[in-house]
Amino acid sequence: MTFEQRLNFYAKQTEDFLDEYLNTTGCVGQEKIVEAMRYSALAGGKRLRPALTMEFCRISCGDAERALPFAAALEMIHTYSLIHDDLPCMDDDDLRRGKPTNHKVFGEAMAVLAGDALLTQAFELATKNTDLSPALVLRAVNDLAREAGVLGMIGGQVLDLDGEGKLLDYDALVRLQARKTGALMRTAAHMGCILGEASQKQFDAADRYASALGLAFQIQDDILDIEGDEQELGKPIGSDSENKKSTFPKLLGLTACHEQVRKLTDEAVDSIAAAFEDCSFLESLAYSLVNRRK
Ligand code: GRG
Repeated sequence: MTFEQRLNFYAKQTEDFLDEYLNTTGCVGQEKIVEAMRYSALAGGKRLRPALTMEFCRISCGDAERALPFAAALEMIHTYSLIHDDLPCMDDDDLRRGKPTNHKVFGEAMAVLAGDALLTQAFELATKNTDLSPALVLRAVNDLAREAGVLGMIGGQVLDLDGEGKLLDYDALVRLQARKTGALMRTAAHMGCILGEASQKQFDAADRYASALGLAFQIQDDILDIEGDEQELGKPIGSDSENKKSTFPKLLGLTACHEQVRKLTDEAVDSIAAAFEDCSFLESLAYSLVNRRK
């Protein structure tokens, strides 16, 4: 399989899985919230995190599919974070993944509930699998919960809100983004390794890869908020400066940001080279994000 074929394969598997899981069967009378959950979860998106989970699992044990329910669960948590982040009480955005945001279509209360339901049901989905050893499931779910919570993504969002209107220094911004964006990338890699029964050395290498990739991804996101195209991105640009956020371009300038993205990508790729036999997909994935336009 080429890189593109594998990336599309993981995305399709995740989408088909979510499409089947998020259905209204057995939810009589609850069609509206399921529709709201499906609206955002099946709205496209790069499906980057599921690809990381499935690929780390594949290169650890040869079987990517074993990680599919966890990859889908992680995508549900990612989707909930986007729905809530777009709410008027957070970033107040109208466009996401090229479509009106969840609250614009279903109303604020339903958008809050759709996000809550995606978060909660992600854990139902991840623990539903009875084919895997309970010890592996427990470790993977524990990692997912930690990285999504106060020590991870939520903690990053809190730092982000606290930082509005202030100019954070580089180290503080790195710490913030390591949680806000990095945490879900890290659990994507961690879960793949846990489920694939990777060695501790491989797990640590995957952690370094995901941390560097997450930071490079966020810097590129900040760049795109200035240089990007709204149509291509599927979301508004300029929202960082509108929301008075500290960003990497504000601190470093655009040229240094482009350079930093390349440096971090090299770091990500180097960190897994000696730990896994087949790193070609993860290398291509990292380099494909350097010049991403969406
Ligand atoms: C739960 C209230 C609450 C907030 C969560 C982390 C977060 C706070 C929200 C996510 C919003 C955001 C802009 C995070 C930064 C990470 C990022 C660039 C997300 C977009 O990820 P992509 O580009 O999105 O992978 P797609 O649409 O491709 O899946």
